[in-house]
Amino acid sequence: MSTARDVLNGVDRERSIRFPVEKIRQDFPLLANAVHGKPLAYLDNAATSQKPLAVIEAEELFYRRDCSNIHRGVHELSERATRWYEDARTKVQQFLNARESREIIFVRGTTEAINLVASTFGRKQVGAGDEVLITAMEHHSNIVPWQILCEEKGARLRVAPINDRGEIVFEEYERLLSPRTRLAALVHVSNVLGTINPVREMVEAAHRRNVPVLLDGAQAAPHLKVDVQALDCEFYAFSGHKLYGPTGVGVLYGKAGLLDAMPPYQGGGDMIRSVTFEKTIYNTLPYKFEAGTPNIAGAIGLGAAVDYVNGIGLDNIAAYEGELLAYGTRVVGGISGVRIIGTAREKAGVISFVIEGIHPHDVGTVLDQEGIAVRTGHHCAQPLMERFKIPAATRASLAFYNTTREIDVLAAGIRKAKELLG
Ligand code: 7TS
Repeated sequence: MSTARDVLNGVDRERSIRFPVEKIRQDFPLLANAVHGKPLAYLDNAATSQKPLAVIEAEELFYRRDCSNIHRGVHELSERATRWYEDARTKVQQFLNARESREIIFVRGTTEAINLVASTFGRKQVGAGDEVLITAMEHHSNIVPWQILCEEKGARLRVAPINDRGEIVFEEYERLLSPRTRLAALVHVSNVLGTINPVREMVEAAHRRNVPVLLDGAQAAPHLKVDVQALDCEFYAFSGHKLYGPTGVGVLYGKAGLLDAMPPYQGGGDMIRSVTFEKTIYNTLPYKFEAGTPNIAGAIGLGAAVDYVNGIGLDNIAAYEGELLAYGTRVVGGISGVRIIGTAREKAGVISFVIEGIHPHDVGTVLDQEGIAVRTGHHCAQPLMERFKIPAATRASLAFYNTTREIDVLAAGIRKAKELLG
């Protein structure tokens, strides 16, 4: 009689024919490293992902061959750098299926994208007695900017609740969309629970009440196909470094009409058309929101990451990661004393868990000694920890270069932690 493991191994063999994970791993030099003398099992992809050679080499080539500032010099290098940077913008536009490339603003990451919207759109649109609606599963970077804004304006932050599986309670969300709601700022995929929110329906519900929507796509853009025109959201934010690109670069998408009407974020070079001491005329989109020398190499690296991900295909990525998640949920969830936090029906590759009687930090330390990289703690989502009445959790977060073998290593590490600490 075949065991569940045999069956799953069979699935794994079939899959490795369909999805060339071993070949893909060769594109990521870091994955071949040992940690504490053990082969690295990198399962902290929600924090940041590893970078393929295509990204590393694009950045290196920029610095070796074309390093120059953009949008200013008439010289060859500056023109090349500008072209490369603007090509990256077009790649991101196509990646998100935005209507126009001027709707793509390069920022530092998701955090800066949300802060940009809070301090421009938010400052202009939110007044005393108004409301901003978020959900109970937000990352701190989609909570705190709105708290700062609400405090400044005398507005109120409302929070849509979730159920015990970690799914939004849709009727409650709809009920909280009030005539005072000026913006709904919603996470697309939760970094702790893995929940994929029904954002299309959530945007529709908000629009029925004339409420614009910002989607935090930090954990969505790397794992599932995002189409901002189909979603019809007003704003979409993501980080390059979670999409196999460099750190320090990310994207804010905004509908052109809205971005045009918004006041600038920061003042400085490049965001102006003309300056006198009496008056400054701002530049057009997207430059109005890109003051100062941007992260040129980072944007170029992000463009290379987008090409790389497109080369594999987000549908293939989502399908493979879905199989890994199913396997991981069975293997990890099957260990006695382990409780998985986040059991939504629509879920991305995140497995957060607690082990009865053992603190997650101690689990993380044991796993680290086995070469397993996971995150432990509150995952920048303290209110969510409170919702589940836990101080912290251990989180394994998956990428398309992970394997069922690594999940087996994780499961063995968890058993060892239980032996040592339980
Ligand atoms: N929103 C979500 C849903 C996130 O998961 C993160 C980062 C952010 C926003 C902020 O992104 P940043 O690139 O601006 O920092 N999440 C995590 C995490 O889960 N572990 O480390 C960072």
